[in-house]
Amino acid sequence: MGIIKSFKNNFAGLFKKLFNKKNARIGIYGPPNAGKTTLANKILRDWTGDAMGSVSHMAHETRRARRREGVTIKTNGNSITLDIVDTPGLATKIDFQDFMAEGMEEGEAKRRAKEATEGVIEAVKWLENLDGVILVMDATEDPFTQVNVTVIGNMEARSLPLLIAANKVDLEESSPTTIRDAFPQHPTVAISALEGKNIDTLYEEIAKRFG
Ligand SMILES: Nc1nc2c(ncn2[C@@H]2O[C@H](COP(=O)(O)OP(=O)(O)OP(=O)(O)O)[C@@H](O)[C@H]2O)c(=O)[nH]1
Ligand SMILES: [Mg+2]
Repeated sequence: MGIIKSFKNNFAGLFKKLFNKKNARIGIYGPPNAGKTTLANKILRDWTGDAMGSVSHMAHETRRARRREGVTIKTNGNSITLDIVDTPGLATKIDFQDFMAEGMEEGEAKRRAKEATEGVIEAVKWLENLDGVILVMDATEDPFTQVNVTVIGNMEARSLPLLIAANKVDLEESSPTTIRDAFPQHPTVAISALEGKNIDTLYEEIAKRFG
C-alpha cells in the first residue's frame, strides 16, 4: 500500500513538472496614484468578472500587495494565463503631512504614512517573485523619476520582460510620447485604464511579452 501511494505521489509530481506550465506571475508596479488598481480592476473585470481592490484619488490607497491567480487573457490567436499582483505605490519619500493636507487628522495621517512605507517595502520584496512587470505611469507627469528608473533598471538587470502602460491618456494634458521617448528600449502602450481606451492593444502586448 505504502509503495503504491509513494509511486502515485511521485508520478503526480513528475506529471506536474512535465505538463503543468506555471502561470506567469505579473506585477503591476508604479508610483502612487498612477492607476495600478484601476488597471488591475479593468483586467479582472474583462477576464474574470471580479475586481481587485479599491481605487482612490488619495495616494497610497493600496498598502498590501494583492494577488489574483489564473487570469486567462485571450487575444487574436494567443491565450495566456497569468497570476496578477497589484502592488502598493512606490515612493522615495512618504510624509504624513501630505495626508494631513488631504484632510486627515494627525494620528491617522501618521498611521497611514507608516502603512504606506510598509507597502513600499512589500512591493519591492514582491519584485523577487515575478516573471514580468507592467509599469504604470501617469502620462500627465514627468516619467524621469527615481521610482520609474529603479524599477526599469531592476527588470533589465534580471532580463525580465517589462511593459510600460502610459495611463490617463483620456486627459488632455497627457503625453504618452514623452514616456515612449524616455524609455525607448521597452514597449509602451498608451491607455486609459479608467475609460478602457486602447486596452485591447495592451492585452495583445501582454500576450506577446509575457506569453
Ligand atoms: N483620468 C483618469 N484617471 C485615472 C485613470 N486611471 C486611474 N485614474 C484615477 O487615478 C486615481 C488613482 O487611481 P488608483 O487606481 O487608485 O491608483 P494606484 O496606482 O492604484 O494608487 P495607489 O494604490 O495609491 O498606489 C483615482 O482617482 C483614479 O480614478 C485614467 O485612465 N484616467
Ligand atoms: Mg492601488
